[in-house]
Amino acid sequence: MAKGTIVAGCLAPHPPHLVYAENPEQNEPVSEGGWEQLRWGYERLRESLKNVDYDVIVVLSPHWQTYVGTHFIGVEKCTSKSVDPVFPNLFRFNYDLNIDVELARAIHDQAESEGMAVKMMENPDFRVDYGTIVSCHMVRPEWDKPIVSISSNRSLSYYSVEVMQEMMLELGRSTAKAIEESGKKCLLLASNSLSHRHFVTETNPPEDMSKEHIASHAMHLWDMRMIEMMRQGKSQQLIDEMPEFCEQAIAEADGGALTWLLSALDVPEQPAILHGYGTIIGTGNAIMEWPCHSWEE
Ligand code: 2X7
Ligand code: FE2
Repeated sequence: MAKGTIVAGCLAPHPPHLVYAENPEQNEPVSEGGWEQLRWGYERLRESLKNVDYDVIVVLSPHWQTYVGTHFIGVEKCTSKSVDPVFPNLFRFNYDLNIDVELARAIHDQAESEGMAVKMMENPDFRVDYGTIVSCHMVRPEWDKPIVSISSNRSLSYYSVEVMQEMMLELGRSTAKAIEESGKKCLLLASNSLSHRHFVTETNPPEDMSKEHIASHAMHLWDMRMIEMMRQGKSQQLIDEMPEFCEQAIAEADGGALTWLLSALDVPEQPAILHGYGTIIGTGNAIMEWPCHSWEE
């Protein structure tokens, strides 16, 4: 069997506003658009992936929070309605998705053999979180690929950001090893915003773009710093600065997704492609791609 590969890794932010603004048939609320800079960024990412062959999407979302270990969805079919608890006015999404349980279990087993606390989530009534759904929908709205859904183990709550990052580095290595042994071609998604300071009131309508901007200049500077590091292939520096970024920019990378991704990609020195940047209720969001399929061996 040929070795499995990671065809590309993406930073794929998940504010529900993006799906709301797209008006797909699965989502109940109806919008007049909005957040086009980011939605055009996702369009460019989809175009870039158009001719890339892959079997499965592997996604880690900070909105599936688990406090004892990292969990993996272990049921093959998930069908229900996902409602954003903070924005039920924007996101009530009817989903029907397939899970690659075999690959999920392989990553679980590999992580376990490295000493991590892990669990297969086998409750058939489990509601998939909106972070997982929004990132997958924006990257692949056809929903024609199975996914592996990984939780965000909030070890930072018990320990510290540093411990959380160390664990995500191990989870990334375990993910890469399990993928290699699976023989599958995988697309990896880190589902998170960058700076995460947000406004506390909503405009009317929510898609009024005359009110949309970054929460503060300091948040802007942090976002630009992180994007530049990604564009310049400075993944190790980015990982080193992650605890400070998480603390100062209340960054959603605190959920570990970006560190997990960089680790699975073997801390790449190749530049990432920036497909788009924009703010959503004041938070900073970048759509980035590491096109590993085009890198020389
Ligand atoms: O989950 C989110 C987010 N990360 C950023 C902005 C707005 C809403 O939801
Ligand atoms: Fe979020």
